[in-house]
Amino acid sequence: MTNEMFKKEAFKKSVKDNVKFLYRKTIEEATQEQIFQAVSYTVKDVIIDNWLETQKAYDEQDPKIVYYMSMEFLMGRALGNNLINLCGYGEVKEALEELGFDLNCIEDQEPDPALGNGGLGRLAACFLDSLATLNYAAYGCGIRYHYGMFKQQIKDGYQIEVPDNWLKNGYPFELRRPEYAKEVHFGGYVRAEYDAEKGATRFIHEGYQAVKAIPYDMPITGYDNDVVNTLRIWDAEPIVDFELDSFDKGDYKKAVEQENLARNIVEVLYPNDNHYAGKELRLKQQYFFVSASLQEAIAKYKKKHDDIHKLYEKVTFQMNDTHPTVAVAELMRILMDEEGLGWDEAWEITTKSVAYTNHTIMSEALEKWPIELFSRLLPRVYQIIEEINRRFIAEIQAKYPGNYEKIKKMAIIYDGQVKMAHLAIAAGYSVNGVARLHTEILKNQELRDFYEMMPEKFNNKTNGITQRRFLLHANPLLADWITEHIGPDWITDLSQLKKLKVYADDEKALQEFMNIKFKNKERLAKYILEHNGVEVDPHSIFDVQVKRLHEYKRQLLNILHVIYLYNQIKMHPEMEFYPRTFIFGAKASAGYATAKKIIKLINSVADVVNNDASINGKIKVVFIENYRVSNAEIIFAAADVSEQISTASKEASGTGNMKFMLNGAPTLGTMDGANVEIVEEVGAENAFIFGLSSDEVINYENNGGYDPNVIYNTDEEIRQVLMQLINGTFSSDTELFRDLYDSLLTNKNTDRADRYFILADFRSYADAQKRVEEAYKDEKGWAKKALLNTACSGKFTSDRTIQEYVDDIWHLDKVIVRKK
Ligand code: F58
Repeated sequence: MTNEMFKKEAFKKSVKDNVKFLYRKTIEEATQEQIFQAVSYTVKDVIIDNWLETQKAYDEQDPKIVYYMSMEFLMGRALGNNLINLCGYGEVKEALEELGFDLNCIEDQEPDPALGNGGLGRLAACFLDSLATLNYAAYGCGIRYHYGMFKQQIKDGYQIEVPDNWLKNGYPFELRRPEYAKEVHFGGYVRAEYDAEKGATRFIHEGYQAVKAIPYDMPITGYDNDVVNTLRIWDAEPIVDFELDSFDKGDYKKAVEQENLARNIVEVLYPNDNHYAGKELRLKQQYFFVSASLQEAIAKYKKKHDDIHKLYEKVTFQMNDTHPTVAVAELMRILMDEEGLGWDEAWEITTKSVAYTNHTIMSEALEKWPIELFSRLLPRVYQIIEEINRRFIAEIQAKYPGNYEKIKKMAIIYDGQVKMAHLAIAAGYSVNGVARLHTEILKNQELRDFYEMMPEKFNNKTNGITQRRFLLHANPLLADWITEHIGPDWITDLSQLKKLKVYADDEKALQEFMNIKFKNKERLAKYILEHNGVEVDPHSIFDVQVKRLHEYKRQLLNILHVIYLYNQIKMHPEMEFYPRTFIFGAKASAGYATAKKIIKLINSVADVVNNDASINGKIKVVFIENYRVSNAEIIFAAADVSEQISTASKEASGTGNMKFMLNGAPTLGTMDGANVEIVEEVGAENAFIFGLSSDEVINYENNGGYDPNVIYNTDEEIRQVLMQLINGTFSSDTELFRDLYDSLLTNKNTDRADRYFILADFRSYADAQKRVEEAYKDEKGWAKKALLNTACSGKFTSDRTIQEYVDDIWHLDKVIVRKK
């Protein structure tokens, strides 16, 4: 399965030539970064041919296309992934060795294109990989942020945000396409003009500021099928270059404003996870990439088709959360104002073309825009939303005459705000959640009224991840071992992994499986030593929680439990205790004070625990700096225990949970999100489940919460742990963690004490942790659990998820670029 183009000698020559042409250097003189660039250009050469072939196939076969509209694509590094998908990794590794380079080190030169925050952005990246691998025509549509997710440094235990200038050396895997530039308009006013000939009123948008949207294309390679799809991300440039003589022309102010608008719009990714920032610039970003993408999609459609009424037969737009929902009104605008259609025709096309995915029920993440801001920034689009709202309210009234409660709860515009989720549901032909439990909660709680009115729109698509990146590339030892045992078909058909079940009682196989885990733990230990200066013992249990820092994800529960164990060991030094390394990795949104304080607490606990000789290294705590896609790959492969401990009902799905499972780490978790389905696949005996159920949590919430003080007052050990937050155990400043302490015990304004049920779940969590320890001591038993987790993870491939989107929502056609 090697690619002709990666024949060693030809490859080596091409790399040498690139070094010469790009840098006027010989290979011996080049830096590692220059070798990375040269290698990448060689790989891009291979890709370009397939890219052209794919375009040709699409032109000839005219398949239906999905446009995956997303503010975020958390791609991770491209070089290794492309080599994997082009089946050239092995050859290239050898070729580089012969030139004296280590491919891993060369890969490490690549900046992580981090154009996303967390789960939602990474899901988009996995989906693009699966779409290409499954031979579907797809475009990712997004923004070319000049600064992606910030780099995290830890100083004195605090998170410091450092700008991520990922483009500073030039990014070899992108292609600027100025010939496809589009104009996007902001501000101004709308003038109505009666067209006597047509007997209709036309709306003309005037006095606006314009920005030029320039697309940059990134290739998305399918696995071993020669398909190369496109991620098209838009950069902004001023319409007219700032010219000195514009001062004379009298539009100096406007020229400056347009220049600033263009400069600001794509400057930086908002670093929020599960929290929305109601900032004007954010709405500008949304409209900017949505408008440019829709214009492009329609122009492309019109090249081949002359009946715009049938747009939905060849094109579908999937909105990744509400962030691109302005697409609904923008599509209406284009169809009416530019294509000359009437309202009803435009509405019919629009509502057959757009679909919406919901990723959260957290109310603080639901997008609402003040009317004032919205109508000032997008006057024509706002006008259209007003009309959609008027008609939608009429429909509600027709269905529920006299029921004004319904209107209040469901209107798109209400209380001075535009509610984007309501717009997405009213217009979308499909509304989906991202795990079965999440979809049920949407239907029965959060979106109940909408479900009742339009049940046919609602469906579930449980998330998935790509095994090409998170096993084949991230864990080569395990990937090879699996291929030796069941052949290579799992790479494109993950359900094959169930064939590994026959090895669940095979001692030799279990031994090999755990040896691989051990080697991966050594690899991670080396990484931790190099990057954090902490020595960890690969013989200890690697207990890992890596994900964005958010209160609902409950990193605080994890670290409080570490404190509890520490107390136990100190109090009972003779107690049997299996050594444990608690590994954390998490970025906190820059403005999220509580999340940042939790990072500080983890690091403060680490300082005390790691330096307390009296506990003989039984517990180590490590906070891995700058958690991101590239180090995630090393971390998942090395984990023994997967911490998925969100408050039940809060984590829509989770996808990290799936990456751990795939790599043989049992889940320690609540019955939340996709954990429910993970347990269903692997069996409760191969997971460690604890805590309140989502029904119980929701029940408490609907009835005024619960009182954590009862637990505090009656459970001495928990009380001791909490007291240590404020008695100087972990900081000489006894006020430092006072807020965290208070948040667990005191009602504050609208926030109830312990909003995320940490104390309520503490004992049950500690018990589950005890079960983990007992299970781990039984070496064979543990190996079996670990292996079965890998064997039962087949469902969680994004290939399965994408096939479900195709079958139930998008109805795409397969395209053949090359006969396999
Ligand atoms: C995540 N959402 C969910 N949002 O929290 C997670 O359970 C799910 O697995 C994942 O989506 C994929 O479905 C998420 O990552 C964001 O980061 C948004 C970014 C923009 C502001 C609002 C939150």
